[in-house]
Amino acid sequence: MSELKLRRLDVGATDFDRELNALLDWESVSDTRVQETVAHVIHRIRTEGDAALQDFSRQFDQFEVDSASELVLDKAAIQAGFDRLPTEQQEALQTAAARVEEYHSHQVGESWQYTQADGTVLGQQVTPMDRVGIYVPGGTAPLASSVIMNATPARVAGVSEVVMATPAPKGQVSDFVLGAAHVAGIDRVFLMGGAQAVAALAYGTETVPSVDKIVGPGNIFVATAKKQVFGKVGIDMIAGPSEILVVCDGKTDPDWIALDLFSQAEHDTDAQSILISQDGAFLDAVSESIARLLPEMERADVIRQSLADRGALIQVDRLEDAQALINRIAPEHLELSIDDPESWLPAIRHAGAIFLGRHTPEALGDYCAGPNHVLPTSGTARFFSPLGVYDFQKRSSLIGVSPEGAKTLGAVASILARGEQLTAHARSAEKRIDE
Ligand code: HSO
Ligand code: ZN
Repeated sequence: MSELKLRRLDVGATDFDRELNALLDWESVSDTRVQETVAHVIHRIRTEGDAALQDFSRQFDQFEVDSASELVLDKAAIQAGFDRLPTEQQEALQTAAARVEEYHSHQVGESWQYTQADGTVLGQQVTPMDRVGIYVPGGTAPLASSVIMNATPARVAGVSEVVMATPAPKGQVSDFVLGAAHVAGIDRVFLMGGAQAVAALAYGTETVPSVDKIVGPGNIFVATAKKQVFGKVGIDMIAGPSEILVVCDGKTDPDWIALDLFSQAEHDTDAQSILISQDGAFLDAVSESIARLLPEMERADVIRQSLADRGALIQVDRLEDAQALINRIAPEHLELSIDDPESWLPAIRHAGAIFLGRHTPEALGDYCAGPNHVLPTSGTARFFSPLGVYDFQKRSSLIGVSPEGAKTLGAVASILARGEQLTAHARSAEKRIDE
């Protein structure tokens, strides 16, 4: 097993800026061959519907069905998956779902109105989407937590139907994922994956209803398909690899910090784990913890490669110097393993989720603390927010002009419309003045 040498950066070094930029540089690959394949899959689903869906399931998932109706699990079948789980997992899923729901209930946007002096009423009406589709990838790690994190804000927003798509290789689907779908209130599960699942959700087939928005993580085919159906339906942000930035004053057990860095590194060899401290001896101690603990990790190979390729230990002169670096990195997850972390909040402007204090490892946020774990990655926390109830609500403007308001506003609109040479607009407005 090769020895891991974790990159060490010093803010005082002359090439620090260049090194940091190289470390943060990450761009999602956009492969034209993938784009063409996905376009073809979408075209077939649009033109052939269920028949194409069954064909792709046979081809990609070795799942052969006589009728597309066999790809559907109703509420009873979803609950059966939950019932097969050990009690311990059932209870943990229920606790997580309840906590995530409570947190998101604080995010519900309300409609509002105000009345002007002349009796004109203006406002905004908030309504949920009708139907939303959640994509849940297959693969080695059954991401039950993703089901809860994507479905709960939609449910809390009041979306009438939340459906889920997940691949079923050889017809097999994880009970853990079904259990999560049960506690998250998923209405129907469609056993389909990849670009064909996204296409079916976007355009509908005889069996799969079309949805208004598609959310959830996926591989390059899923991400590319989401980009291609955008506009027909809404999509969430396209997530990059997971990241964690830990800031520590040197007073936390170095083993705790090493494990926090591992927790994101184990997701993916492209994941990024960075630690910042003013204490050089502490950075040495964390390096030592990493070397000692790594061999005992089940996903040691993934962690080692992620840390070697994209990890770093950064030394600053004073702990507060980390604040400027945080805003520059705009991390998906920020852990403040320091005294009085709340006093730092006014200085932090860009981070997807902020974990306050030594007893708040990011892993708790991934599963059950309450906030959403779908967060902006790759520096996009500068302009994106966590997935939330607001992503499943839309706003309609309300305008109710009084007879008096029609005269004063009509005069203004008439001048502007004639300036634009749109005389039908002008005459429509003027008609209410002449009344
Ligand atoms: N840290 C991941 C979410 C996750 N972790 C799911 C474990 N399961 C992205 O924020
Ligand atoms: Zn995670």
